Amino acid sequence: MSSSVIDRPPSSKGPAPAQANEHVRWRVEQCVELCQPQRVQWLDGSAEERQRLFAEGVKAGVFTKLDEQKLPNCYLHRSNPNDVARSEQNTFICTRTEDMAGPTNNWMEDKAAYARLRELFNGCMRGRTMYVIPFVMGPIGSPLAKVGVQVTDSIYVAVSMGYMTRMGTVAWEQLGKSEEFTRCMHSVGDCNPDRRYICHFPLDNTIWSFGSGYGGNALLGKKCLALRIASFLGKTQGWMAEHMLLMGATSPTGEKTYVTAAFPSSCGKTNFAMLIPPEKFKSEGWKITTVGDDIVWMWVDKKNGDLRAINPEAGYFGVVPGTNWETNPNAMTAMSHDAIFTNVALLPDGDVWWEGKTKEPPKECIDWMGQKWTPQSGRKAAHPNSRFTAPMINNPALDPAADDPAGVHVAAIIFGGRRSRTIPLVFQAFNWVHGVYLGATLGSETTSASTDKTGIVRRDPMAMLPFIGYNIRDYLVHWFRMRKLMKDCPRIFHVNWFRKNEQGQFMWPGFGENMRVLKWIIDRVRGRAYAMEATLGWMPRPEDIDLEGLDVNIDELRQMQSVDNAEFKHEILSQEELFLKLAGDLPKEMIFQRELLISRL
Ligand code: OXD
Ligand code: MN
Repeated sequence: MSSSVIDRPPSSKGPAPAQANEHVRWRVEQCVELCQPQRVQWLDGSAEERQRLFAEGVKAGVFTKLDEQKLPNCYLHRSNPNDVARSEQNTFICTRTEDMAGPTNNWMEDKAAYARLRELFNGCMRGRTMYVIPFVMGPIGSPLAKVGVQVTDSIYVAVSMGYMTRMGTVAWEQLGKSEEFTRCMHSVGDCNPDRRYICHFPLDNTIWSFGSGYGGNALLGKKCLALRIASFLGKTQGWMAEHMLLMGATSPTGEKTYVTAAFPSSCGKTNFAMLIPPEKFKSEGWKITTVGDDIVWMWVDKKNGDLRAINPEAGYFGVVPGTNWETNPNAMTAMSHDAIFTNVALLPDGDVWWEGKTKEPPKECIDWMGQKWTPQSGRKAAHPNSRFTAPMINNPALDPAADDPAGVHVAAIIFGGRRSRTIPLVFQAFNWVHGVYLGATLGSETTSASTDKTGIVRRDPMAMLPFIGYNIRDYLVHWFRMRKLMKDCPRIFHVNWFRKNEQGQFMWPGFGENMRVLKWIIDRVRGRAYAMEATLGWMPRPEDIDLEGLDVNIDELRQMQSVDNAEFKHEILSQEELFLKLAGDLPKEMIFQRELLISRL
């Protein structure tokens, strides 16, 4: 089946495929009138269409085809150097009142935002093609699956949406005659950071994004819909949209346990979700499978009060620097064919490279900005936030339930950040309310990838700070209230893979070895592992973590698990930043948990 293409003038009857309902046609027509594209192309999501889009993109200089032998059907894209990351300062929640957006979001009055963005979108696609992208977030047929329709003038966005979502004709089938779909309008415009706006209108189920082609700002199904809009819908409808990976662990006896984990951006969610167990565990029969690496939607099963989850996405948009065949072989396989690389370096033989891909850098390459590069150049060859985009079916460890509309049962929720001091390797919350407090006060050190100042601890509640689509006060209350809908709620844990010793070296090897910590977590959930009551929560004794075959001894583990009370008092003081922001709006559970913690110290 081929996508429908028509030259202007558009008509509601003209280019739209027969399955697109009247509500969609009308909305798209409004976008066409405003943006005035030369052509409108409705996408059907077929493989032929994708190949045609890639070919057009190569002709237009948007994509470079990579070597077909080394990287079959893979393409390189270089973004505008001013457009390489999510721009939180340009991201807005647009509502009637500022209180609806709360103290942690940028806010614009909705009417004012529509007016400002209408000016920018007016005529912005003259001479260009508008792609109409119908997509579904979530497995087809899932009670939580949501349809979106995005118009865009970016061919990079059009093909990326095909990997990241269930895109094309399936969306019309899922939508039927309903008008319940997220209306997404996007234009790269002139890619001027001063005219860059990523605006969310949760009350209208609408996203307007102008002036950026970067994934998190432009693939509107991802952060914008699946987190910001969905978190708002979840609060209103009694479910949750979270910045979490979702993985399955199969034990040697075939018992399957699913856990979610919330880590801030660049803290290794993709690596953990694709973990390969160390030799000892592998030979015993342990296996890890990935449901998702970035976002989960969770709801309570009315039949038994269990928490269930799906991954709304269909692909990965992962950071590549540091990724190699040792740190994440599954990700390397996932990007070895049918993938898009953004802002990596190009090798003379049509392969790609990034810092950390190989021990030795290449003798020469073309860097992410298209300049000749050698190791002597004194700059990075790939951008620190360079990415791969690949469909999840490329992952050899994809969980069989990744496409299951019924989702999976969530047995544990793990929170974690990047902390070189203070925070132990692992502990378990005393109960749900305590766990929510741990998530709400989650801290992580800034990395050089995100800011000039490294090592500063930022509070990032549930790793959702940039993604909560409404007032954080109501978000925390929603977390506390969800407990009441559940019968046997998931156990909540806190991990820190990044603690350093006096010499500044990481104490825990991380990556596949994290399986050892996960095994304790699973055994706790299953009622099999010991834990002692400690200041911060339930803690394994050093002998409760299996260290066999690992170059870490029990004393070192004891050190990783140690809590210095004086240091922890500083930790509590550093949480003030968040508490002050919430001021008089802090849910009382937060205040009580903090008091209890202080009294335990
Ligand atoms: C991401 C992010 O791209 O969290 O997933 O920034
Ligand atoms: Mn993310």
